Amino acid sequence: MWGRASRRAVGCTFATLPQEFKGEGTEEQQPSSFIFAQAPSAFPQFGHLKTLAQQAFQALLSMSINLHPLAIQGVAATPDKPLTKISLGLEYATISACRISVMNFELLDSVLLQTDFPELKLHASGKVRDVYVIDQERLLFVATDRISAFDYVLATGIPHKGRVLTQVSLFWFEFLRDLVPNHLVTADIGQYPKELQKYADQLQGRSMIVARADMFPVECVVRGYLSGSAWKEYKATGRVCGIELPKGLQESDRLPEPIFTPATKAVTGHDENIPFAEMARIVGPEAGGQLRDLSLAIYQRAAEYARQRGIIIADTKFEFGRTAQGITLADEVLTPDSSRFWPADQYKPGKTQESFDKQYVRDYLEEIRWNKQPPAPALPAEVARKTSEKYVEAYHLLTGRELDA
Ligand code: Q0T
Repeated sequence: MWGRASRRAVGCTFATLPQEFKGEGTEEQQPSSFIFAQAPSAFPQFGHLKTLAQQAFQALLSMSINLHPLAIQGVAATPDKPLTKISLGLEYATISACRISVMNFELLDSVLLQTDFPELKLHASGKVRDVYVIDQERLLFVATDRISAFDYVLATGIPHKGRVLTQVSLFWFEFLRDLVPNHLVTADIGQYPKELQKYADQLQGRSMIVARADMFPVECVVRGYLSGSAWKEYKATGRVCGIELPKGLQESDRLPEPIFTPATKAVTGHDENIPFAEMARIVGPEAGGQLRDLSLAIYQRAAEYARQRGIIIADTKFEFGRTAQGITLADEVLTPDSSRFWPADQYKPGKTQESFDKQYVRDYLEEIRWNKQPPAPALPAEVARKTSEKYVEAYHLLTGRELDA
């Protein structure tokens, strides 16, 4: 019964239990890839069995997360076209069951941890987003509710997160449209191919169809504040990506002016900061200059806007590609996942700033002294709920709109 209950909708695995906890005759329903069940409340049909299920969870010592074995096959099938970050941290051996806590029904009901559209070929799967091929010209981006911290995807999803990421990107695409063309085709489900209509409830609000672009193999990072790898580099060398900075800066200080600090896209491990000259060698000097100027202009406009609304965008990463429209802004844009958002009213240079969205998650993971090696733990319901509120608040502050329930 567990296997059946866990399979809530064709095409989308919300949560499943490991084999040990499946009843008889459910093997054929085992999805090709399975993910960790956050809580017995994933199975509201069996609400009366909740206590039993809780006991079962407590007795369980380990279970697996295995995201997208399909994606790994995808890499093997097309060695000439490496898929970004496919091999990065997508396999999790075991999860210690003692940290599993129960999310309430309303919250868990909407949480999407993994997508699965058998009609479509998976193009790439990141820590948070799954990308599918629609046809030669178009891709489908779906933002799940997965969350990563300290480089690993956690066992618990964050309600509304996927919709926030998608809606924030859509907001910025519109806000920036006179500055730069973007890859958005449509986020209107009614205009999606007809074979996707049956997944409308899963795609609604969290997906978009984009134009396939010839991607530049660099990350275009802009920093207005000194944080993260740039702070480390500055402390060690006084420079960031070869850019000389004033002496005596403190961690999280605002920079005299925003700087462009490109990075290579690492297939595994961390992106590596590179000097602009190196980037210009990779993409050519003309495109290099265009990408730098565009990135700085976009950051400048967006950061000024966000600052008036209580959010400091300390830094952010853009990805660009070439389409028929020329250099085109792609990927996700100025979201909490692709940027450092800081609450402006708590800004205090000289130390690491609290993250707008992930602070409760990081605090919790430090508190339980997770060793930051897989398996990544689950989050208590309260941490997931408060984190969800921060994402929804970021959406509200930036757009002035409510994220509808
Ligand atoms: C891409 C062609 O998919 C990615 O990350 C999420 C898991 C990164 N990525 C994007 C592309 C895009 C975009 N965006 C596009 N418009 N056209 N490819 C490839 N990798």
